[in-house]
Amino acid sequence: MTQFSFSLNATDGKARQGVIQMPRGEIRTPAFMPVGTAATVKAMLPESVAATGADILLGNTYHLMLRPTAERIERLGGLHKFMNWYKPILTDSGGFQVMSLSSLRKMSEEGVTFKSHIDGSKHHLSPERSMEIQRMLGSDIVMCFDECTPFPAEEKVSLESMRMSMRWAERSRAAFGDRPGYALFGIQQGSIFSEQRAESAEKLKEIGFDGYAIGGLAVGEGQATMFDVLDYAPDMLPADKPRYLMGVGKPDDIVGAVARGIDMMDCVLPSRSGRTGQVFTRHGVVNIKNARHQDDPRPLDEECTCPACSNYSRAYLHHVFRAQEMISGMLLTWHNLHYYQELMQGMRDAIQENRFDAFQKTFFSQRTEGDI
Ligand code: PRF
Ligand code: ZN
Repeated sequence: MTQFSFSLNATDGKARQGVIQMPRGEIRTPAFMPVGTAATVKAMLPESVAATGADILLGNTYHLMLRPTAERIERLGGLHKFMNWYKPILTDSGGFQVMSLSSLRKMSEEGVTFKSHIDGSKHHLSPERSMEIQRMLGSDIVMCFDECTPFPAEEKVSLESMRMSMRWAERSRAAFGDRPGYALFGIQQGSIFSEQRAESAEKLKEIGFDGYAIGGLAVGEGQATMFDVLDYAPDMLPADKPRYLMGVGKPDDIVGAVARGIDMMDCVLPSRSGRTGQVFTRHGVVNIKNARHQDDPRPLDEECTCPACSNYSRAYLHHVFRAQEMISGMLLTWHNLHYYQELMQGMRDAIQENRFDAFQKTFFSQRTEGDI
């Protein structure tokens, strides 16, 4: 029986194409994971998310522990059944969301206490509690409990933060235990400091994980700085395990990350932008609220085969967006997720056929910066 395995089919430069096998299904890499924070990818039915080509979703410990609670989801048979998504689910461990969403946070070596952004109630997260919650949810890929070091950070502050995350990684590993069929990923920290990234990677490898994430990036440092770190950080992680860049990104961030050896990514951008009228296409970003679309009978993208582009005009999409009709978020989210998954498939094909450089050249030459 397949438990958890990662195998590479092809490499092209630093770019890798492979597959993760898990009891709930295969994850083709490079993989993009749509975000299903509150047990839903907003505005999408799970079968529609699958139809865009997604093999795995991301869920959030932080949101689900507050509402409807991990205990309730467990009683109801787990997150897959609860949300009607039976392919793999990766859950983030909660610390990152506590820092960005909750109020009155108090952090110590033990963990973090915080007040809910929903009702102000008091809660606690620690490596042990995060592992327990992710187990109750039935998450297939569990993330270590870490601290995402804020940017910018003084070298010494980042070092202390990274070392605490590594102690938390040890506690996460111990609390996770041995669970065949489920995977635990470590998270590298160390901000923009290469010696700290190296120390973090060594510690994680010593503990031993099924996969390795790169955390602490896409936190305001900018693409050039992020790419500087990605020029060396993935190489510090085991080549025979998946490498996951957390919270990235725009289409060009994703292509650049894959070129540097990243296998998995997640981001709210395609789904969130779908609800704010920002549309990603091979030619660049389209802002559907712009009045110049109001008489335009053309689809968003002539070459796209998603339902929004197959059946509707820009004029219609503009109209339903302006009228705040629910179908607007549904169609634009579908298109954006379809675009992201097609981008991933394009990269997987290109890596397999040893033409990833040409793929990148075409990708960048088709694009116009700004609103098209
Ligand atoms: N740690 C965790 N989740 C995250 C991050 C991190 O560093 C990031 C950073 N971009 C996004 N999500 N646990
Ligand atoms: Zn489309």
